[in-house]
Amino acid sequence: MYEHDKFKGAEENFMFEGWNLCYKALKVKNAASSMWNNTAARVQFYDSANCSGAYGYAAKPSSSDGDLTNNGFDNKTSSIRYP
Ligand SMILES: [Ca+2]
Ligand SMILES: [Ca+2]
Repeated sequence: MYEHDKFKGAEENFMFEGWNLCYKALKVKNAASSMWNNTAARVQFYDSANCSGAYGYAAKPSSSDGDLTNNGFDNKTSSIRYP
């Protein structure tokens, strides 16, 4: 995840080490504006801190999005779930 659009600004990477795990955003908490998913699974993005409630955005497998504004999820992600 990246702080700004088009994969710029602060960067936070996640190494997924299992299935159905929740990872908290630290560096880019409530700041992620673009993302790159290089895994073969769907990754769900949550406004809540612990992947609770409904997710707000789902990244398709092997996808990237340079601007989360049109997905209604700019500067909102606090946690992500894989897959
Ligand atoms: Ca941002
Ligand atoms: Ca988008």
